[in-house]
Amino acid sequence: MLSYRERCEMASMILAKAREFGADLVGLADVSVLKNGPSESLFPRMKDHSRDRFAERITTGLPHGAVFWEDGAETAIVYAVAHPEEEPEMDWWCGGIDPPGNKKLAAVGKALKEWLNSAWPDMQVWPKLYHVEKGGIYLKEAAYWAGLGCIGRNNLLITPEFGPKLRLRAMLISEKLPQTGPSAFDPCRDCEEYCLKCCPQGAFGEVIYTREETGLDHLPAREGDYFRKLCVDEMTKNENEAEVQVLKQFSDEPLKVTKYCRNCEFACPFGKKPL
Ligand code: B12
Repeated sequence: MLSYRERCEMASMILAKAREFGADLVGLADVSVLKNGPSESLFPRMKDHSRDRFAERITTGLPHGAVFWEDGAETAIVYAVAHPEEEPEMDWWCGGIDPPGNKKLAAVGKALKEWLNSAWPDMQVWPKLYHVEKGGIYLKEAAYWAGLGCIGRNNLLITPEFGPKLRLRAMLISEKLPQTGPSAFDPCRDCEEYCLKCCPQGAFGEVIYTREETGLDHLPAREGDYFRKLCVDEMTKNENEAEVQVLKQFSDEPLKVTKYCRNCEFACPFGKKPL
């Protein structure tokens, strides 16, 4: 059994290593705090259900939207890779090729897992997949508890460093380490809510969930006015309108390039490069 001091040292080493391997942000969240969070609680009661077709094949054996927690998992290591507006290709899908941002996240995860396995061979490490239905966790909530930022009016994690322009991943470990959050950062409080006005589908136009009806303090987009189905409609439109291009950094072959809408990310004044 490690002492508190040893666990703090271990936490510092992990945070430093994740950055060394390419994470732009990283933090630690207590698994017991993440269990039964608002996303998981709301999921079975969602009215604007529009299921992610990639998540349809549930591999956890649990109901749709329920999180699978490995026995003995104590801490989530949550890490982010910045996806700046100036490098939109980080988020592009070229044919079936993983976007460069996803590849970078995978590389960080692989290097970190290998290092953790060799540094603490007795500790268990579980890299978590993207889709909750395939064993993933609700990443925005994990990132909030790990102190990376807050969940903003656009329903995205907003960080002081990059605003919402980042992508997240997590892995669980069997050691109980001190949580690194949450932080008091809240840029939406005095904001003019540019994100709500820029959605091509008007996905933030109507309150769908209320605190009274759901019994939850935390609702999608804070006020319960994020309409998931309209967001999916826009992303489906993006797929249908994808053009065939030759992008040498992806492939020499002409391939369909899908550029998903990121208006609610880019409209956020936080994390913009100073002019
Ligand atoms: C399924 C999914 C989608 C679906 C449905 C989205 C949804 N929110 O329901 C679709 C395909 C529509 C989608 C769209 C997008 N997505 Co998406 N998506 C996911 C996925 C896999 C799960 C999200 C989910 O199902 N949530 C469950 C529902 C019920 O909850 P919710 O709507 O998020 O609302 C909850 C929270 O807001 C929470 N909450 C609100 N306030 C607070 C406060 C506190 C303190 C706490 C604890 C919680 C909390 O409570 C709400 C429930 O009541 C995650 C990855 C993951 N494994 O987490 C990525 C993820 C959320 N998506 C991401 C992105 C970037 C997008 C898009 C911009 C598209 C794109 N270009 O990639 C849009 C933006 C949509 C938006 N504004 O929310 C990123 C977000 C990064 C960030 N900065 O936050 C994630 C984390 C993936 C990643 N690679 O990093 N997505």
